[in-house]
Amino acid sequence: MLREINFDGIVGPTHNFAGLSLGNLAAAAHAGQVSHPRAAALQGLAKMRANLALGLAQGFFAPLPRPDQAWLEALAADETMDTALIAGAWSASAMWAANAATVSPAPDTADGRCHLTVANLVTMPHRAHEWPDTLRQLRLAFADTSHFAVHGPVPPCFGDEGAANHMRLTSAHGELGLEIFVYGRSGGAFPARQHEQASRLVARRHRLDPARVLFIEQNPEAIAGGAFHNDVVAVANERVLFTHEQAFADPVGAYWAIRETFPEVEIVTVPASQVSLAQAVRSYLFNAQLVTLPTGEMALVVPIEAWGSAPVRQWLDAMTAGNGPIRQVVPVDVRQSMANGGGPACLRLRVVANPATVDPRFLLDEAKADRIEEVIAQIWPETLEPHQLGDERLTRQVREARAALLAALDLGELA
Ligand code: SUG
Repeated sequence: MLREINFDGIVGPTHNFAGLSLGNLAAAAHAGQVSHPRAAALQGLAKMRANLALGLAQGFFAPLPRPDQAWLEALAADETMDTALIAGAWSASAMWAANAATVSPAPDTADGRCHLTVANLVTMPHRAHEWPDTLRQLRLAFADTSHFAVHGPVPPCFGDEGAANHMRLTSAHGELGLEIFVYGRSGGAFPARQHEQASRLVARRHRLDPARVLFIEQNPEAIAGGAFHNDVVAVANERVLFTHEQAFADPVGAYWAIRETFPEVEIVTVPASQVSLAQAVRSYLFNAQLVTLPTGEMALVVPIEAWGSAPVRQWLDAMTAGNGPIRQVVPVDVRQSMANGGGPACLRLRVVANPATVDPRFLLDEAKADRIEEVIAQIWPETLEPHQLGDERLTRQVREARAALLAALDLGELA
């Protein structure tokens, strides 16, 4: 049976605040601060456990090897090198698995396989070297080529940030869907990371029916306001699109096109008069996991920052008191990730598949969560300051930490 499985990136032992992402307001605001890798990873794991407890299917990806030796060599690294480049080699940014790949589930593709294209993430140097190791991991997790097709990145002249700019509407996860690709146009103060031609290429490569695909431009004001990915201002699940009214460049045209192709859609818009764009970006209300519970009801898994924001809370309370399609709100604490601009939705990649066709080593249950927690609690650094990046003892410690996790998960071949 096809189900939605959320694969979360386990937060790596090098999680730090280096302020590397221009246009990501939270990351810029925390630049230079002390980070807490152990707490960050435990928060992420607690979110995964909470989703398991809701009856959802949960998977994970292991942290990538950091510091990335191959990347440092490619940069001809020496002591004169810019510290931002060193921080880039140490970045734990692969935790934001929504940026790992774009996923088109089997019902949407011409060959009936689930297609994944690893994201090249070329706009940000600290993320541009994620894809080779991410690809290795995707090829392992989704090795069954009768059910999956895992593709390399689109050419680097087109920026691609994966599922963070991709939404899917469908009557049920296992049914044919409408895939919506949201791209940005460059020219504003902050980079538009998802290029239109990258989105179009991914849709062609995944062999989607052109009649079931839409390409929608992100509102330049949203990018300028800190919505560096569309998933900061909109999220979809099955027949529901939950969006800020300023998410798209031409909202009326976008809603019309969506309704034309998928008339069952329920569009829940949040007006700027109730939650401003700035409040939406600050609280990450839309960087939520909109999920269908086993009861058939939909729940919104929001960061506690959203729950704690007065205007957002007011809106959420009114929504659940009313008759809308989203019946429950579940706040989660992923503060360490949030401080780098990554909410609950950034931390997961959605894959619709039969869990039996996925390498079981990437699927989570309580016993495995206990094993992961033990390794993190013992070996992940408690704190990390940006000036420590590059330190030899720390390098050994974080390498050993990752190796211990891979051993506990029987994933030695990713070493
Ligand atoms: O790419 N932050 C990530 C956050 C990604 C969030 N993902 C989604 N919205 N899907 C980014 O900007 C901060 C790293 C630093 O500054 O050290 C960072 O990379």
